[in-house]
Amino acid sequence: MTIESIQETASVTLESDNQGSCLCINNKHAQVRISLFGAHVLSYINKSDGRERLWLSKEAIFDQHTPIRGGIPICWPWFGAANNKFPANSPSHGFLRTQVWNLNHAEELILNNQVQETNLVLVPNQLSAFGFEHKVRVRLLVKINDKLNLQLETTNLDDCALTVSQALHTYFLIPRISEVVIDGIAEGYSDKLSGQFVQESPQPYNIDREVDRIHRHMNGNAVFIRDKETNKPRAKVSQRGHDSLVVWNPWIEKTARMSDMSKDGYTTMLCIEAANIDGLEIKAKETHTLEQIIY
Ligand code: TA6
Repeated sequence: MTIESIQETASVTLESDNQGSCLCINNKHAQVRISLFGAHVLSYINKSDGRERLWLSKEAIFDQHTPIRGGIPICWPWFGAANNKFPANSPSHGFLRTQVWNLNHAEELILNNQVQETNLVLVPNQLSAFGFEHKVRVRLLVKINDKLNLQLETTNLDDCALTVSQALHTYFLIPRISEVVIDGIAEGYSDKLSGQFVQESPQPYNIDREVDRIHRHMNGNAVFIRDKETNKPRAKVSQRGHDSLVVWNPWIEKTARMSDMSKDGYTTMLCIEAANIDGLEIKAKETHTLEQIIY
């Protein structure tokens, strides 16, 4: 499918501005903006309450080279720093978030003259880089109805197994980091800051410092970011096909060192990432899907 042929899909338009070429989806339930650079979801407004679900840095860099700070970066075929199998200059979180993707397919479900659901398939241009050489197909399936459903699909076209680590690295927009708690993560975690394994998550799960935690979260239960005072959910997310949930906030000092975050940027964001951290093996000819649903 070419970009031009999205004319038949009333809920999808292509806009080009300082954020680059972006797909803008506007249907009965939502407004979503996806940069073709990185197939990077920049914005998700659920029309049930008109509230933006995603945080995007005011200092984000849109130079078609630098990873965009915020939204939903796609981390693949490794999470974090590449291991020593790959060259020293391999980019953090892999090489899919720093290339232009193509829109492969767009369709919508229409009922009573209203677009109830928009479905997109985006595909990367380059799947071999930095020594990662496998016959593989990757697709990002985006389903927009009363929820935003992302599925990162990896198909092993080879005759031997391959191993990847990956994440949908979602930045949630919150009113103030000191006013929220995470509800729904009880498992222990590997603390990337201390290198220690911590047996239990804090209850209540407040964020009052830099956190970079890998929770071995195997169930599909929804996770909420709730307002402390009212217990109202500011974000609800569920995942499937993951082996971990990553919770990250850079807090004061780390934020101050980041050129693409304002000094107070950490106060209104919290990452809850669906991830395969442990080296996901995908057998020959098999497909794995990492899914995250944002409500
Ligand atoms: O998901 C948490 C993390 O791995 C942190 O360690 C931090 O590096 C964050 O991702 C952001 O990484 P980036 O390469 O986008 O700056």
